[in-house]
Amino acid sequence: PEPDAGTAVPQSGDPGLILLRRVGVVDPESLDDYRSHGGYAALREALRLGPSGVIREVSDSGLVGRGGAAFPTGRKWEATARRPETPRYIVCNADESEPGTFKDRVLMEGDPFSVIEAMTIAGYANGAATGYLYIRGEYPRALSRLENAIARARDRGLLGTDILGSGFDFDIEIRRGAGAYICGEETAIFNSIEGRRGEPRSKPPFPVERGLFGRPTAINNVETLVNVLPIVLMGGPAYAGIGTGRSTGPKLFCVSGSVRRPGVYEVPFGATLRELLTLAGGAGPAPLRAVLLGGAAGGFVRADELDIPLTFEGAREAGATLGSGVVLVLDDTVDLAAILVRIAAFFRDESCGQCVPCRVGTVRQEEALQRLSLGTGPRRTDLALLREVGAAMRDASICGLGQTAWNAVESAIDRLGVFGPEETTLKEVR
Ligand code: L3W
Ligand code: SF4
Repeated sequence: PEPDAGTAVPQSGDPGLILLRRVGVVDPESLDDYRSHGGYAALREALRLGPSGVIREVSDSGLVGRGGAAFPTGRKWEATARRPETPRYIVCNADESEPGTFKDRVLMEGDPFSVIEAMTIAGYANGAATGYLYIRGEYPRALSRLENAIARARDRGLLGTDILGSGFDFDIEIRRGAGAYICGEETAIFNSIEGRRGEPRSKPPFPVERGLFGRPTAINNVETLVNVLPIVLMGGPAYAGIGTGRSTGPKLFCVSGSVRRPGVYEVPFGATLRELLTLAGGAGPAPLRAVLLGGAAGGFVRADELDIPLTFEGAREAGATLGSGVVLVLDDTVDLAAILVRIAAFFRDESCGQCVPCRVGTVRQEEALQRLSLGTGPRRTDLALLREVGAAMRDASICGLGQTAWNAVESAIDRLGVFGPEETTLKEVR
């Protein structure tokens, strides 16, 4: 049998944890156990604060989205809640498909009631009566734990009509993805739930205005929503005191690759990459070459840059992103060129094909990388071609997939010098 969620959390049981504090500790199938570990205290507090009070705490907390783009959650909720159109919807993006990302799985498998409680609070704050949880099809255990949590919550009046006698009605439906990475893009999720082809829509209009079924929708990542529980309980300003100025709160990182204790780790924003790797038992056994930070859409951090703070600003300064929390450790035995080819193949495979820069660019990128890695093509021309194609994808693609498909490749060329120096532009070669 698959190992349980707690085993993926080497810190399990540490009393200092905020997001992971129940994972590996609580019985994920038992509502009573969840309650005995503080569960549903946040919903009670939210009902006391009222919808605008909850949104005020979330805004004051400085919480930003944990799915990769770091948009302020309070602004998203304010914008959704003030729309005149009804019904409004909540969508929990649980399509976690970014390679190297497995933090939402750990939350859903290890503490499923927290996801349901947080969605209920989001529904209350945004004036929504229905929430959809869109989960990737490859997470059967998380699915069954969430289905159980929803059923138990309904049995006890924590979902359905007149929740806790407050007059607030809210229920949750689950939808499963079918293996397409692009169905993690928020508007592709809406299309998928609506029974259409899972392709991104052009934005604006943003979901807060026109989202699921054309209605105002607050869509948030699993980890983002789970942060709302401590925010409501401790208050936004206290939460904002964790982390650093513009990166507030705790953050989950998915540490994998050449480390001694891979798994999901929780640290406050501002901890350094070196500290995180130390928590994970240190890099090894072979010497560290680089860390891919932020995943396939992120960038490489060199072995001499491990003291960067894990904040959105710190990652940007190091030429990477925090993305959805991927920390993929590469030692000096790995074939970096082969890894880039694999990343390019992933984007080519997962491009929905709707817009030309991404549909064609991801193919051209993979071809050039294959030639470069095998040493079969004109090196300088291919490097220049990669840059041109990458710029076109970044500037002209409809959604994040195409816009970021060249990030890791660019970073490996510029920061790791993976294919050696380039001295020319495509125009000069022609
Ligand atoms: C109202 C505005 N809302 C933006 C909302 C928007 C969305 C959020 C972020 O994600 C990231 C990329 C990768 N009024 C608004 C507004 N919003 N302006 O804010 O929006 P956006 O467009 O910046 O990003 P996005 O397209 O939602 C792209 C990351 O995703 N990524 C990784 C994905 C994988 C996972 C996973 O497996 N868990 O997340 C891949 O590209 O870092 O930055 O809600 O509606 N004016
Ligand atoms: Fe589809 Fe790529 Fe265009 Fe996104 S950028 S809509 S994945 S073709």
